[in-house]
Amino acid sequence: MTALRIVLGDQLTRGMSSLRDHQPGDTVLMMEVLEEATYVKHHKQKLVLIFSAMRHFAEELRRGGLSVDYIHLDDPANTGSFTAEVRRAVRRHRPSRVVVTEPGEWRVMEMMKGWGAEILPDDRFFATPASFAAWASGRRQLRMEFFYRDMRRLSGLLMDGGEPVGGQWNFDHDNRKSLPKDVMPPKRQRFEPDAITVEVMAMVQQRFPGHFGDLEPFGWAVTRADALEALDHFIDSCLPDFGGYQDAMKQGNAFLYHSVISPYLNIGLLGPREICDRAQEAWSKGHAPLNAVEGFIRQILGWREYVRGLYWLKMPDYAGTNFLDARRPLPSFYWTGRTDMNCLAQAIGDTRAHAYAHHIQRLMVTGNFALLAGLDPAEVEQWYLRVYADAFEWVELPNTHGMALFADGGVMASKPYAASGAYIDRMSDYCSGCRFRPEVKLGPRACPFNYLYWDFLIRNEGKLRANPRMGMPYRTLARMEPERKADIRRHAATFLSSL
Ligand code: FAD
Ligand code: DLZ
Ligand code: SF4
Repeated sequence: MTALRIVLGDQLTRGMSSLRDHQPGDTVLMMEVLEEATYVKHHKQKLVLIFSAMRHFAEELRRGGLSVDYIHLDDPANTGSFTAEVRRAVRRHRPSRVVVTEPGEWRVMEMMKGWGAEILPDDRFFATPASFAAWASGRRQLRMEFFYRDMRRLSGLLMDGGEPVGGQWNFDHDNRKSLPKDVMPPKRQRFEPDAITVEVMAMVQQRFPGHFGDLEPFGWAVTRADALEALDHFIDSCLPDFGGYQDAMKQGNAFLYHSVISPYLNIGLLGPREICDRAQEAWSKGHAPLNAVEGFIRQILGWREYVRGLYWLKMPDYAGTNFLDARRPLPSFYWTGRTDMNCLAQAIGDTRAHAYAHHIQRLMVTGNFALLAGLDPAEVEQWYLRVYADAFEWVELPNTHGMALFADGGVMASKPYAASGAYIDRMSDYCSGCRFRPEVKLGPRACPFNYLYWDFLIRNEGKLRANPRMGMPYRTLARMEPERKADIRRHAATFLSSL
């Protein structure tokens, strides 16, 4: 009985279910395929990260004595698709069984069903799709906060018996500070490309020159050892201030106090439990305060698990909903970054340079604009899937479709995350470098977020006014003079038609 054990590019963990009962004589199959590199035109750094991490992982398996059949992208016999490569490998190896771990994306799951393989669960998460479905069953609303509390109880993280440590589940009210001018976040650790990465970079430059984003400088970790070093750096130098400055934005500093580990988690170089344990330990040793550690653990134990559960619960129909009937095409500045709106130019510039932007840039700058301007959800989702090193549909889609765009009509978020220029001004230093003014509501110097915000509320009144969490803005709107409303609508129409 020999097995062919398939490992995909986001399954780079020695403890993967597909590798767990490996026997001598088994073969591990890893495939670089054109279809995966181009189903969306990923950022160049994401391609390098995945191909280089795959090659390093294959080396690690070989050093551990496993036999790896590794198909390079440039192999002349490479057919370019998972399904055809699995068929070719079965002809080569004649295994008695084919074993694979379930994929992160619906699209790949549909393909995988045709591989004649035993599909094992991906148990790198705290929750399973089935346990999430059981939690969701019979609930009218699927609020992350209640799921998170159950996950705290189940995992025992930050618990004191049956109660949350510190007497509260959530310390977010301490976590909304902007960054004072004299506070300098730590410099980010980079990992110099080794020979394998340099070779992959040349291949990506040659094969995918039209893909979005700067290829250099490339500083991502591509091995577990380096990803662990990045985690150490975060825990030692950034975690204590993570909470306070979690929502802050600063021109020229994409990373602030964020962990910048999402790509490592999503491709398997790090696991969620070890990360949460390290954060909890930092709190118990007095190195980091509870508001920071709770806020950080909530992102991984709460949000990350919740979006995965939601994705598998709601797909494939989820992606097709468009509650606000948003139809406007994605403006070209999402690719070029060329816009007079400095916040957008900065968030898109960071994205192009690093294949990274932090959560508030994604949600409250590029996401907020897409929501207010009524951009087509499918086009916006394609953009998020293409431009970030951590983007895989299971995590990208609920965040974009549900959280940022409210395209699911409130399955994920209890209200749209819509904000005017005042929010961006409060949380960033972007407005001081902008030709628009956040305090000006109408006229040529007005921040477009201001009139777009009210235009959004007016446009969607029929769908949103009954939402109890939208009561305040709709009461303000009801008090607004008709002429002012008409002015807002005119400004918005002129602006939107110029996109
Ligand atoms: P930190 O701020 O340091 O947070 C720690 C970790 O928590 C992250 O590494 C991540 O694993 C997890 N996390 C935090 N927020 C979320 C969240 N909302 N959902 C899931 N996990 C979370 N994250 C992705 O991993 N891939 C995506 O494709 C992706 N697309 C997004 C699209 C939009 C529109 C929005 C609003 C958010 C998206 N996120 C996505 C979530 C979040 O923005 C990123 O996980 C985070 O910015 C990654 O940076 P970090 O590692 O420095 O995170
Ligand atoms: C994202 C990606 C890319 C760009 N290339 C490959 C590849 O060539 N081979 C591979 O095994 N995986 C790749 N991946 C990751 C897959 O797309 C990923 O497994 C799916 O998104 C399912 O989660
Ligand atoms: Fe963005 Fe408006 Fe501030 Fe300009 S003024 S940076 S457009 S929020």
